[in-house]
Amino acid sequence: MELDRDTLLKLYRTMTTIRHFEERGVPETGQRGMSSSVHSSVGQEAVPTGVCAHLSDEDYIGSTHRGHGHCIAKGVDPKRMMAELFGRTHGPNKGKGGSMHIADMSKGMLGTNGIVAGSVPLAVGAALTSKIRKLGRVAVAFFGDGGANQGVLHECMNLASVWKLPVIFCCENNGYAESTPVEYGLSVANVSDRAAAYDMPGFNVDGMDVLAVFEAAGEAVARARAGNGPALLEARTYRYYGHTVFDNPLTYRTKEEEDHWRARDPLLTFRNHMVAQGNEITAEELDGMDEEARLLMEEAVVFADASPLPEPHELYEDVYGDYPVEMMRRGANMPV
Ligand SMILES: Cc1ncc(C[n+]2csc(CCOP(=O)(O)OP(=O)(O)O)c2C)c(N)n1
Ligand SMILES: [Mg+2]
Repeated sequence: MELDRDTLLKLYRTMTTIRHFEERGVPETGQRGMSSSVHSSVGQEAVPTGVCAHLSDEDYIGSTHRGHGHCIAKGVDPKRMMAELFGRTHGPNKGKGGSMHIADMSKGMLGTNGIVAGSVPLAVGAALTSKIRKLGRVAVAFFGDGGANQGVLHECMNLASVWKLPVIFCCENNGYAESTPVEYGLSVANVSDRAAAYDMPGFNVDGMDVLAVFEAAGEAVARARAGNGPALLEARTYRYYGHTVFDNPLTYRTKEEEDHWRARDPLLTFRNHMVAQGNEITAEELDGMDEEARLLMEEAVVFADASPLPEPHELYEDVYGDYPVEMMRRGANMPV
């Protein structure tokens, strides 16, 4: 697939921004006494990057507990995200959400989510809205290989297929659900094999290769946008660190396995490919992007630390939106 220079550079910029956010921000939360779990997506950057490159601010995504990369790829401001991780008021959710509740409706980001596969029905609901109101918007539901076995996902895939909704079910298969290997808990060889049960196309791609993800996601998004219904996209990837910062992955996987995947690092692979291909993209140019991302995260930490903590009385604000309350008063009369 031939991609123009701007698109290629944008893909790399997104991946390096995610990498630097995770490497700088995740350990910082421990330094600041944040008690909630924080999950790093280092190693998985190619998946949100390749998928979200096809989406605009009007399109929607639903994310997971490992969702910083989804937010960045969807355009959420990393500085404000850092503030959210630190529980500060300049975060998108005023510091009351933290890592697992980052939502930014101005970017179509429906939220990171502490409930495994919890944001799948949100994305499907958004796709239903788009179809009913003829908005032409697409929704992507991200979930893990553990999430692939949640009942709600299967209900959602069934209805999305029946209603031909513009939604992509994107499984980030990183080989483990906490310490459980995917081979132990999955009834089929690939998550994407399950697409057949719901009469939708299943794509299975190398999730360490951003170009492969970009190509498959492009096809899935295009057919959803054209009104041809949902698709299931599985990207095989790997998380370099433990499930959370408290987890030692070497209690359930080997160093050799980790080294195998790290040798296929998505940023490194893309960089080598680009420079070798002679796309007029130089190693120095990519180094410059890495440095910009590094500096941005330094700024983000300063910005977040300067942001105040929420006041106790703010606890009861932003609990309910006006819209659902009004809907409930009117008896929730939504046309289908
Ligand atoms: C409904 C529900 N069940 C269990 C948990 C506990 N839990 C948190 S993350 C996780 C594993 C998820 O694995 P996967 O979907 O593969 O995502 P990954 O962590 O690998 O990104 C589990 C079981 C939860 N948060 N929600
Ligand atoms: Mg997993």
